This record gives sequence, C-alpha cells and structure tokens, in this order.
Amino acid sequence: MSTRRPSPARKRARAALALTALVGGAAAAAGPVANAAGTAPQAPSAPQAAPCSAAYTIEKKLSGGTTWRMCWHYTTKAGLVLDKITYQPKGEPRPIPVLTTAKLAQIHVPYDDGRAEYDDLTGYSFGEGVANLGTKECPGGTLKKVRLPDVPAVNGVCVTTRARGHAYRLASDDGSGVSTAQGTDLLVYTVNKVAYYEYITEWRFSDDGTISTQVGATGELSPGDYDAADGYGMPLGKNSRDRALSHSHNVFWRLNFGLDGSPKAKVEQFDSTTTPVAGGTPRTKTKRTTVTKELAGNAADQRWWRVVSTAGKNKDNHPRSYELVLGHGSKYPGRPYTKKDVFFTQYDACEQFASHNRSCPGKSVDKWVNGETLKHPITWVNVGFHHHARDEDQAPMPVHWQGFQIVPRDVTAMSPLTPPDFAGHNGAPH
Ligand SMILES: [Cu+2]
Repeated sequence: MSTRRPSPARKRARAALALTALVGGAAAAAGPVANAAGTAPQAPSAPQAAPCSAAYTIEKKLSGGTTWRMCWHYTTKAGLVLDKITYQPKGEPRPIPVLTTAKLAQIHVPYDDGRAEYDDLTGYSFGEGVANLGTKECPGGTLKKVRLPDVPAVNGVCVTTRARGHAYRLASDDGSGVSTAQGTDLLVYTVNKVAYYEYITEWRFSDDGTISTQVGATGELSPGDYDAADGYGMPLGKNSRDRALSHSHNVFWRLNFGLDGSPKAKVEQFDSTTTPVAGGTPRTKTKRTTVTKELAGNAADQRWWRVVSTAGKNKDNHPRSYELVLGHGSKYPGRPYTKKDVFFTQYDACEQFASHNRSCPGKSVDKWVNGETLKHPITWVNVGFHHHARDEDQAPMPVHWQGFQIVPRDVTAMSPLTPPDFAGHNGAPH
C-alpha cells in the first residue's frame, strides 16, 4: 500500500538502527538519558540531582532579565526531548521548576482515502530523520550535535533567540510618555525528515514565562499521491489534473509538569456560562472543577484548563500554575485518541506516545484514561490539521504550523517584565 512513503534514505537509516539494536549499542549513544527503543520507560519523573553535561545544557538569559534553563536529549523515536525546564524571571532568587519533560508524543497521519495511516514517531522512527542544520538556519544561535548510532553526528538542534514583537504598551494618562517593550524568546528547534515531509519542531521560551510549541510541516507533497481519479484530493496541475491526496497531520505532545519541583499537581477545568438578562447585559458565571480522575477532554468555548502546583506559591500567596492555551485545530474523528483535544493521565513510565505505544497495554492515550486518581498528572495535547493541498503547496512546500502554548498564571505576583515605574502597582490600582 505504501509506495507513497519509504525513500531510500529512510530505509538505510532504519536498517542501521536495527543492526545497532541487535548488538546492544544503541541505547548509550544518543544522549545522556536516551533510549533507542523509545517506548521503554524513561528516567523516573522524580527530580534528579545530577545536572546534565555542558553539551546537553541549554541556558539563556533574555533581554528582559528572564533566564530559562533546561537539559535536552534525543531519541530515535521522539526526536528532541527537553528535560528539567526551569524559569527564573528577574527578581526570583531561584529557578522555578516548570516541566520535568516536554516532547512530541506522536504525529499521526491518516490519508483521506483510507488506504494508509502512519504513526510517524513510533512507526517511522521520526528521530532518525534529524536534519543537519546550517549556521544560516540558526541565526545568532548555537548548533548542538545530535549523535545517533552508526551515523555521523549532525548539527541537529538549534538554540537561538527570536524577537516576538510587543511585550506590552501603555501610554501615560497625560500623553507625555509610553511604557513599551519588545519581547524575546529563547527558541530551540529541530528539523526531522519523514519521507517527503520535513517537520520543524519549535519550542519557544518567552521572557514573560510563556512556553509555545509548534510543529511546522514543509518539504514536499508525496509524489506517489497525485491520483486524479479517486475523489480524495485537490488538483495541483492544469485544470483537474494531478490531485494531491488529502490527509491529516494529528500532532500530539506529552508534558510532564514538575511545578516547583514536585510531580504532584492539581488539574483544574474552568467553564463559563453566559445567560441573558432581560433588558440588560448577559451575565457570565464561571465554575471551577478540580479534575480528580483521569480525563479525556474537548476544547469548548468558554473552557480552559490549568495545571496547579501543590508545592509552591507566588509572593501573593497564590498557587503557581500554567494554563493550557490550545491552538486552533481540526480534530480528526477517525480514531479514539484523535477525538479529544487533551488528556490528563496518571503518570505511568511506559505511557510515552499517544498512539502506537507498542510496549504499553492499550497502546494509545485514550485507553489510559480509565478512572485512576490523578496524583501525578501527565498532560497530552492533540492538535490536528486537515491538509487539503493547494497549488502553493508544491515544492518546497510553505510551512504550515500547528501548536499550543502554556501560559504562566500566578507564577509571579506581577509580570516579570513590569517596568520599575509600575513595580508598586500590585493589587488594587493606585
Ligand atoms: Cu500535509
């Protein structure tokens, strides 16, 4: 069925891995805590004392005074994995632990004609297709070496900064001045080639504490899929010729929070209801629900979730939390694990990939939502994209992005970017 997928380079990489795995040399080579099997248990989620070595450390102080620190490693399935991520804004005496592990958890690609369906991470060894990045692709940054078994090391991880536009703006009441600043992100990214596609996996760490992640698909459309006759594609050639087969890219992420250094966290869901008021403005009431058991949830208007620290509070005595801000997606209804936008599961070391997680009973995240009490929640996010190719998508295909953010909520008593003139304005307006 899949003349559309394997390219010679992919086949070579897969053969090399199989050989190394056979002689047992794969696990140690890819990084400090990598494992070539990918689906096997990773390092325990408890805070680890040992820091990562210099080659696997990322640390950046941004212009607003915020420092992000993390370790990274690399696996043949998930690709880039970020560990022990901490955030230290200006004025905080110590780094605030945010995430123990953050990584992609699957790219599921079903084709509209029902003839093929791929799990790119676990079924196609996504991580093996790591691209060698040129210095021009990492402006002002540093390229980190990715070492995989039996192939030369490549400059696979770019660590740099990128402008993000306005951080804030406020004009003074008398019009005499403006307080404004431009924000900066620490950007960490890799490019992974899977057959004809190249996936750019970006992680952005903003000076205001926000973490944004997105996957961009580029490369080229699969040339095996220009089937004019079957009714499942969009014409890219003259008139109705060369119909590129439509398909979905369902991208999953797995976040293991470690807020304030503890794996224990609370998940809260907020739902608002707006009701009309006769002759007046509608009233909106918001209900907070603590999610005590594993949950498969759908995004909805006036709904949001946050993961709340049980170990630390900010200077206002509010528990620290991170809010999930989901990007727009097009959910694929074809599989139970793609039918939901978020999953919160109780930590289990074998549950590493949202689908095709072969070493773990159930094999997909929907099955792991089975009533366990959430003590150490793992957050899974699914963002789908239904790709109807357009003329402009011909090679090299413009990048199309999908992703989400986690946004600090009460991590600090005010924004860490607050300028000195406003530093005393915490609480009621002065
Ligand atoms: Cu596509």
